[in-house]
Amino acid sequence: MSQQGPAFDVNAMTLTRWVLYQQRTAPSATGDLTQLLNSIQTAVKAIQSAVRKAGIAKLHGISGDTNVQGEQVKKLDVLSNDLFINMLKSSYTTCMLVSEENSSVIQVETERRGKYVVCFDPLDGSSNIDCLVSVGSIFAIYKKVSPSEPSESDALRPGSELVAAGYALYGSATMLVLALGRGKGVNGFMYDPSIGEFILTDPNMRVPEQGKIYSINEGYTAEWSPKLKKYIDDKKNPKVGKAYGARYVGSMVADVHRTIKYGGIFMYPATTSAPKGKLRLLYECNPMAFVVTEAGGLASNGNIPILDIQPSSIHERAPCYLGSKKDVEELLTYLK
Ligand code: P6P
Repeated sequence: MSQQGPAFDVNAMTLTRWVLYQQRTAPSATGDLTQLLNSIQTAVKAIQSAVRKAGIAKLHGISGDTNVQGEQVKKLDVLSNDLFINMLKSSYTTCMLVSEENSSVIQVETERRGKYVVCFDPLDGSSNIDCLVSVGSIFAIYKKVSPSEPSESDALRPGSELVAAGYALYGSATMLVLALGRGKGVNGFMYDPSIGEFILTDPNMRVPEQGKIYSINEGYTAEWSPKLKKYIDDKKNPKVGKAYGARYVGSMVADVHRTIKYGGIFMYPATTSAPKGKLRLLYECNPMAFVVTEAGGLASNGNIPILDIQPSSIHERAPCYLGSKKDVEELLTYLK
């Protein structure tokens, strides 16, 4: 019998088809969000291509600039930021953008304006690029509600007001994970380079109710609160049951995706040198909290749900504890 390869799926559920189906079955949908998500899809496809040939295309290394965070900006960061901005603006569905790479908001010119505000980190984990560790893109989508000209206030809203959020993980494969609204669940789409499409491979993703992994940078142990130290110690030396395993990539998208798939808890805490932690609320904590919450997990800043935080500036940071419901609830009993 001849060796047959996997059958070609002539009816594959691509991301494009899936988003269109969601639009056609949503009573008030106009198609703008479909257009917006397709522009993000295009940016992600181009970024994944650049990330995977960065070494050959000499895209590694420092571009010589530094971003608003004072971090040296690598060429792939610049390219990824330009791709997100250009694809979003040319989708005619956005009126204002907030990027990790830009110190102030990015206004969309009047003739290309639409009703959405998008906050994004075009290439998160960029310090891992040159050593080929997974990196990602993160995005959060608000519908503008104020009647006035677009301004920062249109982005300074709690994550609970997001209409959609998601991330792309450039790992051993490229995956785009999307939460398309409160109560609408989370779906994962794997990139198939042979046809250049994202395919629905992980429908209705759910965070396990409890895990066996804790994820935190233990290099900062000396800067943790005593309550957090006690929690981590108890995970390592439990009075009953087995110790938790430790996993930490140092790329938020990779650490959060693993936490959604396997369960457990990811933490970037407040420390003595960074009282509000390191992760940025608008384009790291909020979108990840939205996805994790929609997948049945929890996300807290240690006091309140991340999605309830009222932002006061576009690059503000927040402590971030997210993952399995029971693990986050247990941590919060230590922190209170
Ligand atoms: P640290 C990457 O630079 C990043 O913003 C997140 O992706 C990641 O979770 C965090 O910083 C890692 O920070 O201090 O542990 O190296």
